[in-house]
Amino acid sequence: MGIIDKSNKSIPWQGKPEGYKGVVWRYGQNPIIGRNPTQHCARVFNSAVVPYGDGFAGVFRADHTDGKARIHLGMSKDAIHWEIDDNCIRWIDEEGKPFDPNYAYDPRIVEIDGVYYIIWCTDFGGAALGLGMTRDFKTFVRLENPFPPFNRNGVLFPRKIKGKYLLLSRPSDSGHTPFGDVFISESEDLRYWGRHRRVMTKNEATWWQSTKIGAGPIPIETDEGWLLFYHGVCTTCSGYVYSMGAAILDRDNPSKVLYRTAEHLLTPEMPYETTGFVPNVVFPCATLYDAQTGRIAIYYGAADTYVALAFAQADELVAYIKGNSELAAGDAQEYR
Ligand code: BMA
Repeated sequence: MGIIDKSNKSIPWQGKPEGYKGVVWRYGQNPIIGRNPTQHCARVFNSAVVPYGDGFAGVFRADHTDGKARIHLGMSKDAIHWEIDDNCIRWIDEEGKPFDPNYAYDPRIVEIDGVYYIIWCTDFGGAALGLGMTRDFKTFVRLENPFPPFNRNGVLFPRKIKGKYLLLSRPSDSGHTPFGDVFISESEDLRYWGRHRRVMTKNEATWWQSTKIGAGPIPIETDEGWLLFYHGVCTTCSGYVYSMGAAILDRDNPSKVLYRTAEHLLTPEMPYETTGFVPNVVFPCATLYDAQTGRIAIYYGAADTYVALAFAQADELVAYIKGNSELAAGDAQEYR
């Protein structure tokens, strides 16, 4: 089993703690971003990072002290210590006019053919997917919104497949959405989207993901298929609990889920995950990885308050997913 991509040895890494049984383990110095990281930001969480230049760039969900969610740029040499701008990203539209989304949250970022695409949840008369691009992390151009409301958790694949861009999304409602499956859509130009397919559904047989699911980081291409981390949500007496699972999607046709974890890989249990602005949230949004060693660093939001890190070893993780998989009744229906 191998990751198909260039190696990046400088990613954060910490070996699995002695005696730890799981295949995903937390960074010992979590969280890596704490409360009030800049003057106007109360909390930074659900954020995404990417290798850039001789270091790393990141797009950070920052809930401001006025209560609004915005996206801020951050830069880092080691992908652990981040310099986050005190001001949010200033977008321009394709004509060069300023574009200021009313709110912006839960960004993902991916590099495709030298362009960095950012996708986030934007206000479009309701929560919808926002899309934009940058080449230099100085000029940020907002592109057309892919879909009308309501939709969240947009995740672009890191390369075209059969000439098409592919976008995962999670159609939702105007509130906290008590349902939700992951869909995939394709486009030739990132402007017109179609051939929508349902990829994965919530799974009532495995309770931690029985209310809704949503794609997390950009999928990682391996020779076994696309490795996709996602969040799974269940409903308790005191609200939603967000855990992390993972799936493997067919390499040539990612609308087909091959395997997905019956058990969660990470569920809120550390104080920074169970206690915060919204308790009991583990929300993965990005990975960094090294093809040569198979090391994966997973960035996740914790309790809507912190950014935290976890690690996995690709071959061990993929073998685990394959050996401990349980598809939901609605998964890959058209392929059965
Ligand atoms: C979801 C999104 C996430 C958040 C989660 C838990 O609906 O708003 O940003 O982490 O709820 O509050």
